[in-house]
Amino acid sequence: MILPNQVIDECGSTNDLARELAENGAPHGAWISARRQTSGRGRLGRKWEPIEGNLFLSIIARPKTDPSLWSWIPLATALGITECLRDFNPALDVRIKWPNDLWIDRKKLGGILCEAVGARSDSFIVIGIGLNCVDSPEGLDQPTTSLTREGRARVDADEIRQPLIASVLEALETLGREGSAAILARYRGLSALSQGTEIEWKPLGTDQELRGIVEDVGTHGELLVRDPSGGKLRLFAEDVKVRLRS
Ligand code: BT5
Repeated sequence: MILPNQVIDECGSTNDLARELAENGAPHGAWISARRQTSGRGRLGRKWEPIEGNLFLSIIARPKTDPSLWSWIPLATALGITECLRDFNPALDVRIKWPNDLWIDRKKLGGILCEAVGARSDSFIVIGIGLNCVDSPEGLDQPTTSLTREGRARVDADEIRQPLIASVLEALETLGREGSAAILARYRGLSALSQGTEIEWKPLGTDQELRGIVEDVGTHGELLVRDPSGGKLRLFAEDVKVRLRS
């Protein structure tokens, strides 16, 4: 059995390791990271492409807060990461692309995969973070980037892992102590989908493309959108794209 709070050489998915650690009693804030991750996953069974030198990290959260705040954990995590990276290099315009992506200039820098286990008092959430530090994969279905490419100086996972963990835990603590309003206030200025952004998305399980304009984030962390006929919609986990004007 591996121990928490260390960087191992290789694994399938750090989220699977963190889950095992949590099931064996690892506390809130315990983490595990790998230098190489061979079967990293994203949401809905999608793949997370690995490049050695990038960050593959999972943090265990055992929130003492009201379970109604759990849906805010991905956004609080994204906020912690974004604030940390902006402190690390103030020239980087890192933004949160609701609900779980990190972007620079509309290119994907990182992603977050939160997996909740159990529904009782011993339940926990594994927060998986993939962040492109040294390089990013090419040829995907969306543009990607890395800290090294954007900052024009090599950055690897070892330089940012500890400050990033601290910043994510601070954001989770704020969520627990002050509630979602405190997260929302900090999120608004860092969102890639600010008020008035035109977006499009396909509702899960359909092929029909819908359009709307972003208004805000609602009380459960959902995206509040106005459709072209003025109706109000609430998106919970859809993959949203920014609509490019021709
Ligand atoms: C995510 O999923 O963005 C969450 C990714 C979480 C990965 C971490 S790594 C540590 C931990 N252990 C795991 O097994 N997972 C977590 P999603 O929103 O579904 O985005 C997946 C999509 O992002 C793919 O379909 C590609 O389009 C794109 N993608 C894949 N690898 C990428 C990369 N390295 N950089 C940028 N985009 C990538």
